[in-house]
Amino acid sequence: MATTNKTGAIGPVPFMNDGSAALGVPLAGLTGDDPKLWVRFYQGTWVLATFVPAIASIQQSFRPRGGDVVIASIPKSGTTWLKALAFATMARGVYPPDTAAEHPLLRLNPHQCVTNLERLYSAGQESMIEALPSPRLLSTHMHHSILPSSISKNPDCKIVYICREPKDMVVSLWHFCRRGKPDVSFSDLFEAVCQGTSVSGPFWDHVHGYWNASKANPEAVLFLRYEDMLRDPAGNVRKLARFVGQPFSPAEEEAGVVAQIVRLCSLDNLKNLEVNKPSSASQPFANDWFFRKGEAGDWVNHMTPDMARRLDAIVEEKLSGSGLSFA
Ligand code: PAP
Repeated sequence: MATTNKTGAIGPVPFMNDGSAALGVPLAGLTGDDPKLWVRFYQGTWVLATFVPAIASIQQSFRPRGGDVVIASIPKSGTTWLKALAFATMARGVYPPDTAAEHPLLRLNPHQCVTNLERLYSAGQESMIEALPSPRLLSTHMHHSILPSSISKNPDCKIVYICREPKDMVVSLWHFCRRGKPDVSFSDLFEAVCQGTSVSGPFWDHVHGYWNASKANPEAVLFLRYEDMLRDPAGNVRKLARFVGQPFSPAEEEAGVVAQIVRLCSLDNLKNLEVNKPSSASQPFANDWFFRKGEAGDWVNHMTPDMARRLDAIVEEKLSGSGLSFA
């Protein structure tokens, strides 16, 4: 197995990717023998080892266009939902949310409507992004600290970030991982999250980075919370629409467009579509894996009180003084 140095960095790695252990390290009990799912420490963040060249390439060569919107999140924080809502909101001129049968979200998974930059670059398909007409809607799981400055310092490229209560995020991640590896241990995954070494970790730095960016520049970074969206989906869709420069007109309000978008993107609606049913396998994850309960507070069914206290304490310590809390 690859060794880590004092800073936790791994490397150098062989130029040829022969699938050997030197490419990264497995997440304890989580990703097993498959090097495709191993993680590497890259510029202070833990990322999928196979994404490192893609991230380096994004940093060097991604050129945003004015009007681009990038959805950013740590996995299992509400990415799928936000992708659906943002797509339905921004594309409503072309695809009105009431023309039910024709809407792309009824035949495609939200991840097929809004691509992930790291995944696309790692597949060598970055030219597909260039081919997209503006305004483009893209996504990333990268930390704010490793975004290219062409995104992070560009007021014409907006970022919509979503975060989720960390205990629920861990539980959701565990359920997701179990779909691929049924024997994955909850305590191993929990430990990795607490150590900051799970995918896109440390999670506190991820959330903190976007929180600070949003406070410094609220016109460029919108900070959303999954729990707020559950409480008030319509209010958050309006906020999102204003942020991307497409507020709902009085006529749209009158026609109930906001409610149509909320309904179209609801968990019940998306989960029961043919495209998102368990049989519709797609790589590397099947579409149905992205839909489960969609509730706040499910952690109580999986975590011991000691685990909950430990994670709460980590969050409190790491975010102390930031003005952000999950209490
Ligand atoms: P990703 O980062 O890999 O895309 P992401 O979408 O962030 O995953 O997380 C999946 C969670 O969002 C699941 O939560 P759960 O495990 O606690 O149930 C999933 O159910 C929830 N989710 C997916 N789509 C929706 C939706 N339309 N409305 C509400 N929650 C949703």
